[in-house]
Amino acid sequence: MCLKTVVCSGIFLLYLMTTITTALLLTGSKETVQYHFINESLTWYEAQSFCRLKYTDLATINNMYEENHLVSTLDSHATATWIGLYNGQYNRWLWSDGSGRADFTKWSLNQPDNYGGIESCGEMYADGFWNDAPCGVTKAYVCYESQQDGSKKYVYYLQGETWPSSQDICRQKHTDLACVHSEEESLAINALTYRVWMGLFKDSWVWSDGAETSFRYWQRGGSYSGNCVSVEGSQTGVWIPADCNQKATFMCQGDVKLKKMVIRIKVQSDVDLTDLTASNLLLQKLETILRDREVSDFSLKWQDDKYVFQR
Ligand SMILES: [Ca+2]
Repeated sequence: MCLKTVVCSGIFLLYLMTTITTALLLTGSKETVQYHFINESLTWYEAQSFCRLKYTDLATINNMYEENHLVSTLDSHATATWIGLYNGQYNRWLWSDGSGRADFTKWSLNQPDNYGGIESCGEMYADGFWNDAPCGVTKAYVCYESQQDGSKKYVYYLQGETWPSSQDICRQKHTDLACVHSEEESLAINALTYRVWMGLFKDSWVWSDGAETSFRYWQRGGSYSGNCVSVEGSQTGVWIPADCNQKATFMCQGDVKLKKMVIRIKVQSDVDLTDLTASNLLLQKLETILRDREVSDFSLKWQDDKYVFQR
C-alpha cells in the first residue's frame, strides 16, 4: 500500500477492449446472418484469413433469402467481391434448393454412369428411378412449391428446358426444382409418367466455413474459370468463378470478434491509486488520450487484482 505522502511508482495492468475500426465495414441486419463488406483488395486466401480473424469466415449463402441479403449488403458495389465458395476435390450429388447432399437416392440400374464424362444433372425416369444426364439437354421438369403447412406442391412443365433454365424458371415461379429426400417424395413426383429434370446436380464446390448447404446462384452464360467464387452488385449478385490469386474486395460473415489486449503502464504519483476515485480518474484520462489520438470503438478497465505496487 502506498502512502499519500510518499512518492511511489506502480505497475498497472489494463484491459483494453478494442474492435477494429468500423469505418471500412457495412454491417448487415442482425435479424439474419450478418454479412460485412470489406472494401480492401486481397486474394481469396488472404480474405479468408482476414474474415476468420475478425469475424467468423467468408460469407456462406444458404438460400435465396440470404442471397438477397448479400445483394443489399453489396449495395451497387461494381467490382468482384469474394464469397466463401471454392472448388474442393470431390464431386458429390446435391440438391438445388440448398438442402445439401443427396443422402436418399434411387438410381436406376448401372446409374449414375457419367456417360461421356459430362453427366452432372439428375433426371427421374418414367419408372421413378434416377439417371445422371448432361445438363444442357432439354427435358420436361418438375418444380416444387413450399406450402404453409410444410407440405410440398409439385408443378410439372412439359415443355423441354435445360437443367439450368428449369432451375431458373422453378425459382422464379415456385420454390425450386423438386428435391427428393425420401421414397414418399420420390413417389409423389413420379405421379406423372414423364422423364423429368429434378433438383439433383453434381459439383465439387465447398464452403469455407464447412457448411453442407448446396444452394448455388451461378451466372448464366459467359466463359469464366477459376477455383474461387466472386459476386458483383452490378451483376445483381450472381456467382462467378475467378482465379483465387486475383485481388478483390470480399464479404465476411458473423459477429465482430473482440480483441483483448493487456497493457502494462508505469505511473509515478503521490496519489493513492488503490483509491477507487483516483484510479477511475486515471482511467478517464487514458481514454481521453486514446480518443485524442483517434483510437475509437474500445473500452478500458483495470484488470482485477492485478496491479502491483513498488516503492
Ligand atoms: Ca447416365
